[in-house]
Amino acid sequence: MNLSARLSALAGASALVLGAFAGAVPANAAPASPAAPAAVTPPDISVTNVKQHLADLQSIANANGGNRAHGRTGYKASIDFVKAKLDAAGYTTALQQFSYNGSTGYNLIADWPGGDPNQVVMSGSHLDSVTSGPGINDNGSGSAAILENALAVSRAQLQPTKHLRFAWWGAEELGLVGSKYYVNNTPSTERAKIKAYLNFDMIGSPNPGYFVYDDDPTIEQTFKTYYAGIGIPTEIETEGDGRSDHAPFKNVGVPVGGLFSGADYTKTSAQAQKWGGTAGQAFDRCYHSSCDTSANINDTALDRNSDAIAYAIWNLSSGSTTPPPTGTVFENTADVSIPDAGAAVTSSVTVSGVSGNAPSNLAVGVDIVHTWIGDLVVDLIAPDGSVYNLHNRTGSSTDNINQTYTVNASSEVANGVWKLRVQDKASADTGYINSFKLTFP
Ligand code: DTR
Ligand code: ZN
Ligand code: ZN
Repeated sequence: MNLSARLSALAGASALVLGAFAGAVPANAAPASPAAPAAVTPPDISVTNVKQHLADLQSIANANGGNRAHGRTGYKASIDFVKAKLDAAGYTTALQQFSYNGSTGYNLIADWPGGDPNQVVMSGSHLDSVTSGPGINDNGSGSAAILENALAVSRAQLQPTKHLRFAWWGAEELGLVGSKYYVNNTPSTERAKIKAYLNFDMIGSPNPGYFVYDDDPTIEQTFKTYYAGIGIPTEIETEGDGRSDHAPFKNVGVPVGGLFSGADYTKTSAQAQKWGGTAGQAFDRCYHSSCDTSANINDTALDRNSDAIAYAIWNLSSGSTTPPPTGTVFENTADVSIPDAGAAVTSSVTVSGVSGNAPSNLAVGVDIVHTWIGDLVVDLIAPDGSVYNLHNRTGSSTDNINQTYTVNASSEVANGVWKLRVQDKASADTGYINSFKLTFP
């Protein structure tokens, strides 16, 4: 059951704060007409402001033994720093204390007054670092990005349909301690009102990838739609569930999602080809190290992810859906079975209302459920029959292709029938086309 089906499943007001989630980017929208006027347009989040917050967190670490870890003075100074900004911006804030390893830990919960008390859209990041360094990417980046988003909500005096809540977690590095404490100490009637929990842990990695959590489909689609709208391909975050603060929420049935720019895993050559950066090098070589400082940030990734957060918060908390930041989407979500070692099959979309030629950064969303993708050849076929190869039997035993490719289709007339052609070239593994989407920026 996707998130949309969960809407209005619950009712009831709450003491601490409020809300249920309703309204979202439909995960299986039929081919859209040219983008309708945006119902709610998120602001551009200033990466300069986000970096200033990171500089402040760096200064805090410098003044407190070089880290911002649980139980150390640097962590409490960090939480006080964030709380002061939110209090000044009109948030209702609460410090939630817990004990771990003989030290007092703190979660900061900040609620933006207003919105439906039974529909909460919640964003969270852990604020603690490891003891070995200042933790600017891990996880000053997520903490600073949601802080600036919260301040942008205040500056805009946003009055969303749903209720907005933000959280900064303690002791994540010791095992998701703070977020677990929050979930375990929030009554189930309150938890049920949280209709979306968005997690941001490492979103400015110096050799960045653009990963989207593949937990709740509506939240996943929201982030993928944003990135498709700016022509940046994304991948599903596959480093494993349970590795950050969304896990306690997911474990009690809260719809979760989030963004990730990578940690100690190595960027492949295919990833470097689509995202830039350095193949064969970790997404963040300073992961959990003393060199995770203000210099350990890719500004472009931090900027894009901060804006993607705004798109999700504004869109998921509004009563209506906002089209992609730019662009027109055409999608076919009909499943098409792929014959094992058989003939090619296709999924088609009919593009209309787009004048002239297709763009040089046509976003091609491919969602194929199939074991061993090394069997597959995947092509985009333009209306005139031109073939653009997207995947040619790479990936060996990896399962599923769920990716947005950027294709230079500027020599093609935009309007007409575009096809996604898939052929399984080897036996024993099977699957189907789940969806095919074109986004014209
Ligand atoms: N556990 C996080 C870093 C991390 C590793 N894999 C993922 C996947 C998704 C989000 C975060 C992470 C930490 O060290 O804080
Ligand atoms: Zn960490
Ligand atoms: Zn982290």
